[in-house]
Amino acid sequence: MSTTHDIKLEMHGAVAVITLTRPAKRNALSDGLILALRQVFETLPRQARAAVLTGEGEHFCAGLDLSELQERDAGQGVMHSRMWHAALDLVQHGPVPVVAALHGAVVGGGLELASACHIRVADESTFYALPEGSRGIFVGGGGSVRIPKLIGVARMTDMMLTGRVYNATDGERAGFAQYLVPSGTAYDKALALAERVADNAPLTNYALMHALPRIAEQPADQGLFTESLMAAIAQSAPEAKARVRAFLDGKAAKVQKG
Ligand code: 1HE
Repeated sequence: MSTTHDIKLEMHGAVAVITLTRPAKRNALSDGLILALRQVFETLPRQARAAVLTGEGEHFCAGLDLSELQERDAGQGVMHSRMWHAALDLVQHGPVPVVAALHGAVVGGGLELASACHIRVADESTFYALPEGSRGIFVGGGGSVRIPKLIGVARMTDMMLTGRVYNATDGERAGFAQYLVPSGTAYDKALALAERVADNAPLTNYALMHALPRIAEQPADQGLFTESLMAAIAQSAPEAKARVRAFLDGKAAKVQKG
């Protein structure tokens, strides 16, 4: 286990559990915490094959630490936003898939952080908002790129213009989370999913994190070509051959009806 600036890393087998540990400030993201988050993802133990990101206390994350929002000139503002981008890019395009366990407030920069993860599990206490609109600022942690991919430009525009808050049920329907679970169970579900993810062939996980989002942004013709390259690389790995062989020999699980 390691603990740095308001963040804790524990290994549960092959799953790295990363916890924001600033509950008194609702896990608000200070500059120090953003830098610590970046460092955690840069230095994940080699045995990590998947990660869970969670927050201590009643809320996942209250977003940017507003007490640090001093007067910055335009250049400093760009640098600050780019610091967030670097950290959250490492969450999205880092070494392992990340499952976010959400509860309570997932707001502002907290929603930007959640949207950089690969799977979001929300419990029934979760709510989503972008209070930037009413604070007179704009998203700066990648939210304008990642959040519309989850819920669409129109919903994000409405949230920022009107201060609309989505509850857990409506939020899951809108696309914020892939899983909605009873209150208090998001962490357990996220850990179970991360253990399942950790069992995949590493190259498959790599393709899903690094190839799929890029293919989805490419024109169809280029996307299809990139897909062919990725498919050929993945299936040529010895682990892929062994897994297919195991199925053909009746030694691997069948797909079960959902
Ligand atoms: C904070 C922050 C924060 C709480 N920065 N200190 N984010 C926001 O605009 C959301 C602001 N926070 C809230 O609306 C509420 O705090 C919550 C709904 C998240 C939680 O409410 P509650 O009643 O559980 O807690 P609280 O009493 O409001 O807050 C507890 C303490 O945390 C209190 O400090 P204390 O010293 O008086 O005990 C709060 O001041 C403190 N706290 N949230 C600083 N965000 C890359 S750009 C991203 C831009 C944004 O993220 S803008 C959106 C910022």
